[in-house]
Order: sequence, then structure tokens, then C-alpha cells
Amino acid sequence: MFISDCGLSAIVLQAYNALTMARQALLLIDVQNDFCPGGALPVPRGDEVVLVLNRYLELFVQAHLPIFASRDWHPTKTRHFAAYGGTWPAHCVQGTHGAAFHPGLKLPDGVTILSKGMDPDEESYSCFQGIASDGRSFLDVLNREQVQELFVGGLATDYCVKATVLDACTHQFVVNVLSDAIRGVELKPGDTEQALRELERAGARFVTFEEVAPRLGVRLH
Ligand code: VGL
Repeated sequence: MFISDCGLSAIVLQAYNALTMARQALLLIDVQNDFCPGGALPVPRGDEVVLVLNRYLELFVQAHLPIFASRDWHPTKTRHFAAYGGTWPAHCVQGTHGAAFHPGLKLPDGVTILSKGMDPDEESYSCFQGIASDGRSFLDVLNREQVQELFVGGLATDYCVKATVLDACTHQFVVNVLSDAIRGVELKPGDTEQALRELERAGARFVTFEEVAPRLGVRLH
């Protein structure tokens, strides 16, 4: 059998990834209807991340690496909402259409869902404040899966993506922000730019799809 140089290095990289116990993982933040155009708290052009994230999903499935997806999962009454003293219009209320993942997002079987924002008295933006369906914290899940490096995309750059990436840096993960798969709310113009600068200062790297595929040793056809 003829194996090209490129094919061989892909195989070696995948074997390395397998032997070192899958250190990398994909993390999608809050790709939910309410954060997309037409939703209760729309992120401008938020739905544009869906197609790009589907490509990342395919990549991580092929590389047999763990995939996580967070969701805002609020009760009807919470201090997070303007009606109860918070900042935001009601959004992502548990069990509603707005809280569902965008219908175009192709979440594979085996994805771990992290829910956050359930406490009516707590403001939570970071996925590290979320829990899996079995009640384990996100940090526990990552440690159990021996994840050391995260690739993070989704919504919104200036809130939940930012808070999650900052926490991940604090917890000493290597963090890659998917610059082609994030969008900001921009409550104030410039918020997204400022968030990106903060993430860079915290040690996050910025990557695009073309750079990630070879890093994982996967070639998509
Ligand atoms: C978010 C604002 C309010 C987010 C959540 O997912 O980034 N933004 N709640």
C-alpha cells in the first residue's frame, strides 16, 4: 500500500493522540436558538457559526476526541433577567424552543452537554459553572477525560465564550479560540474586540479551521 508523506504523518499523529489519551477536546458554547437571529437575545450573525462548527465537529469525531456543548438553561425567574433585576431579556428558558440548540448544528452521539444558569440567584456565564447530566462539574468531566487542551467556539464572544476561556486559562488548560466560529453580542460597540484582547492577555491562542485539522492529524475529504 502506498502511503503519502502527508498520510503517514496523519497516521503517526493520530496514533500519538491515541497513546497520549486524547488530550484535546472541542467545546461549543451556547449555540442555541435564542442567541441566533430571530431569538430572544440575538447575537448579530450568530447563526453563521453553525456551518463552521459542523466542520469542527466532523474533525473531532474523526479524531475520536471528546466533544462538549454548553447551553444556557435558565428557570423562568432568575436574577439574570431584566424583569428580576438583571441585564438581559428572558432567554434560554429550560425546555423552550429558544433554549434548544440551533437546528442546523450537527451534534454527534456521545457529545457531553453542560447546562448552566439554573440557579435563580446566580449570574453564570462560564461553562465552568455548568454541570453534566449526571451532576458532575465541567472541571471533573475534563479531568476524568484527561483533557488538557480545549478548542472553543460559539456564542457569545464577549460573554460566555470569554468567561469560559478565562476560566480555562486559570485552570491551566491550553486554550485555542476558534476565531472563525465565534460572534459577539456587542452590547457596547467594541466589546468583542476588547474581549479578544483580554483572552490573548490571558494566554489563549487564536486558530482557524485550516490550522486545526493538521494539528489533529485528520484529513477531511
Ligand atoms: C450569554 C448574555 C447573556 C452568552 C448568556 O451565552 O454569551 N450572553 N447570557
